[in-house]
Amino acid sequence: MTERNDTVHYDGPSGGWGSLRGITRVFGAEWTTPAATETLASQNKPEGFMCVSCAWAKPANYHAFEFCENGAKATLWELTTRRCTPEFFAKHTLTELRTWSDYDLEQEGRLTHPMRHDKDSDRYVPCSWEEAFAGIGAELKALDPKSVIFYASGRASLETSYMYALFARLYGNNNLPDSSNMCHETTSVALKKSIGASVGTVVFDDLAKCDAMFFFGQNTGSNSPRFLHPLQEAAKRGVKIITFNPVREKGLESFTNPQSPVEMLTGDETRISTQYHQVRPGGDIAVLLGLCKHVFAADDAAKAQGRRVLDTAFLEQHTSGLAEFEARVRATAWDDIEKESGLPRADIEAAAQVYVEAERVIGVYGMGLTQHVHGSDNVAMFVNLLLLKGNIGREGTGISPVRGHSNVQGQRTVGISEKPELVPLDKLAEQFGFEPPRDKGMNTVEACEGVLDGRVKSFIGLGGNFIRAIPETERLEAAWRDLRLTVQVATKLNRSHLVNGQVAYLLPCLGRTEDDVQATGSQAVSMEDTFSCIHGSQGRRTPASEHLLSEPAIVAGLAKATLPPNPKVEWDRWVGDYALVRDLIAETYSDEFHDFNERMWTPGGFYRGNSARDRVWKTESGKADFTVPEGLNASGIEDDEGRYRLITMRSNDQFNTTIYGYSDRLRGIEGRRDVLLINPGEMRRRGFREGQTVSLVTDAGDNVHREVRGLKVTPFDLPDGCLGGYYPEMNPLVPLQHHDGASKTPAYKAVPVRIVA
Ligand SMILES: Nc1nc2c(c(=O)[nH]1)N[C@H]1C(S)=C(S)[C@@H](COP(=O)(O)OP(=O)(O)OC[C@H]3O[C@@H](n4cnc5c(=O)[nH]c(N)nc54)[C@H](O)[C@@H]3O)O[C@H]1N2
Ligand SMILES: Nc1nc2c(c(=O)[nH]1)N[C@H]1C(S)=C(S)[C@@H](COP(=O)(O)OP(=O)(O)OC[C@H]3O[C@@H](n4cnc5c(=O)[nH]c(N)nc54)[C@H](O)[C@@H]3O)O[C@H]1N2
Ligand SMILES: [Mo]
Repeated sequence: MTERNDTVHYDGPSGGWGSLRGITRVFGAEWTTPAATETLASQNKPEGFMCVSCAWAKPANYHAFEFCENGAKATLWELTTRRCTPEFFAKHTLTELRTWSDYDLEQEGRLTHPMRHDKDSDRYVPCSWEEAFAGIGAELKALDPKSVIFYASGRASLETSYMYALFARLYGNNNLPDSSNMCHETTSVALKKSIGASVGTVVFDDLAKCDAMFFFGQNTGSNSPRFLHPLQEAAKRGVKIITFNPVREKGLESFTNPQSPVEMLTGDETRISTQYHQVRPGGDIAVLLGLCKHVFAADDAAKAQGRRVLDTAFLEQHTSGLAEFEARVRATAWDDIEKESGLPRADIEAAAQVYVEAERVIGVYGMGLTQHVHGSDNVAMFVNLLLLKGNIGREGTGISPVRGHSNVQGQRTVGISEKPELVPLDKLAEQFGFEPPRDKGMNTVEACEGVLDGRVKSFIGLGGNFIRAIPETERLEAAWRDLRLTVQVATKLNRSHLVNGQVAYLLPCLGRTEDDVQATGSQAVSMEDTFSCIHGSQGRRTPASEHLLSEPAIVAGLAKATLPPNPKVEWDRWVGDYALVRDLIAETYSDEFHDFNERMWTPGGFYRGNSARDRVWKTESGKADFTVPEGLNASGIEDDEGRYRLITMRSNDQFNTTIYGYSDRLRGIEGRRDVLLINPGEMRRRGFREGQTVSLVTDAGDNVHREVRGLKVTPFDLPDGCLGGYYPEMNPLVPLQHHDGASKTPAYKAVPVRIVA
């Protein structure tokens, strides 16, 4: 293993004073003003607003400050006093703005006016909302509905999302890709297939009841820091936490609670992971199979003494496919497992022994499992492991994909899906008196393919920064200009607003922290967290500009300008009172959302249930299915001299493509993002010096040249044969066809590259 002193790293704990300094560094003293602290104090609490950052749970027994370093950054980012006005756009052409960094673009602050792209002057010019809606409506009416994409980025509320999906279907398509197509789509597909539920089975209370947690490829300290509190409590309770991650992420090593005065003053750190294994990227199928192999071996040994390790009653009653899976595991050699995982057998066995001894185990994972060519097999293998000892559908156990955007899971729940079979179309037909389209729509990768081959003519973005988040940046940016119409609904300026179709509009919306006043008064909205709990959210801040509309109002405005009138579709009434939209959701999804308006303020949210948690398996076999993986290598990349697996990473100072700053504090990388992380041994073998500038080129064997230049070689503790670089800067290197087979989630966590000096 690499000597830490040879590498760039961070010595402090996650949390601690560093997290408070982190907020201050980005926002200066602005964050401690009474207005800001008042808003932060109501974050993630009943009657307050739900954080705009990640989808982590909002517990009923909340802390005084139920927010974290990065949640505070996300809130303050929306509350900024800076404004990106028509005067700004008058000064800068889009050609010029395309040379700006992601950071500088969003630094201009909140968008204030609806804008239309004027091609002649190459600028955005202000336009009225009426003009924007009429112009977009006229374009959409002239287009073939199948050629239009309705993207959503995972933030918009359940109310907005329901209206948006209805708009797309009334218009005539299921082209509703979501950011989850780049994220946990792998989960939706693999969990649905294996356990019949497309989301995680764990709830908040389970965290306090488990004896062990297995963590695969999820970076808690940066991406869901409020999870550090229950993790710290678990660690103190003696729960064994076993982590598999190529990077030694600080939040999974140790934590000082910034909200505990005692810990802050004494510098008391809690160690989080009891074992930390630096698996090679794409090595998880091999690890998980190795864990299962040891479980079978331990069961063999126990049998000899008249005991069992496997939960045989559960396996018999609830699962199918065990025999075939077991045969594959027994037939796989430890040599192959060691080679593919990059880990010694003894390490995998030590981890597996914890699994064998624990009565209640929770499996947690993130993008390290989902964003691979065989990501679905990664997830299915995790399920296999948990099934062996009945660790699904029992208190204190379960599988827990940690979801990304604050309402990404909820958007899928209320109909934002390109898969018609996941949406109650008959119910919608009855409610709104129309014939919904029944053909499959395009997901993110398919939408990109459609842009490249000309099938797609228009893109509507409900939030997000699509062009920056997707793979294959250069070819797609070029093809984007051939689109007829692009429309972006957003709070802040980003690159997706600068790469436009022939007709383009930029529509600014209210943020979730802001007071949303409609005909019947201030409106609340709702979201679903990672544990399938639904929460109300009430914004109270004065809107950033008097010209902003709410997202529901924008969706309604677009729909009214595009669609023929329908007496059952009352856009204006719905916008006047969002409770009516919640009634519609309750009608469409009556099992999960009955009494929605009454229940939305339940402390901790109301749980919409999960069949797999109740051991009801809505799968083809009616049981929980074991999956035999295709192979051991999840990356789909063959090893070759000079070919590396590039991990694209998030820093601690960004939310996806929103870059708050240049400090990746928890990894000790400061002041820059144009780094190439590589371990010192690889550096020496290749003859690279620290700080040397190199390029990366993609090695996908498809004769397309993809290159990112100007990267500074930085020694970092990573396994051999892999490299690290930041998302989204590395996205030009990701081939569009490099994605999970079953779900088409881009394989951002192992991109085949070569280094060019
Ligand atoms: N502050 C902040 N919070 C966020 C976000 C953000 O950008 N910033 N993004 C939000 C969104 S949309 C999402 S989806 C989540 C993302 O949150 P995560 O799921 O944590 O995603 P990443 O940070 O991309 O990568 C997760 C981890 O996977 C590891 N990894 C990479 N390759 C492999 C592998 O092959 N095997 C294993 N076992 N591990 C691997 C990486 O080292 C990293 O620690 O966070 C959400 N929350
Ligand atoms: N290489 C690589 N690529 C990746 C990933 C990776 O790990 N590696 N991760 C993938 C993942 S997990 C995801 S989820 C995607 C993220 O892809 P997206 O969700 O498309 O991107 P974001 O960066 O979250 O979008 C940021 C923008 O959202 C807008 N915004 C913020 N708040 C609001 C709001 O309340 N309403 C509206 N309408 N707009 C708002 C702002 O204008 C801001 O600029 O990226 C994917 N791309
Ligand atoms: Mo995500």
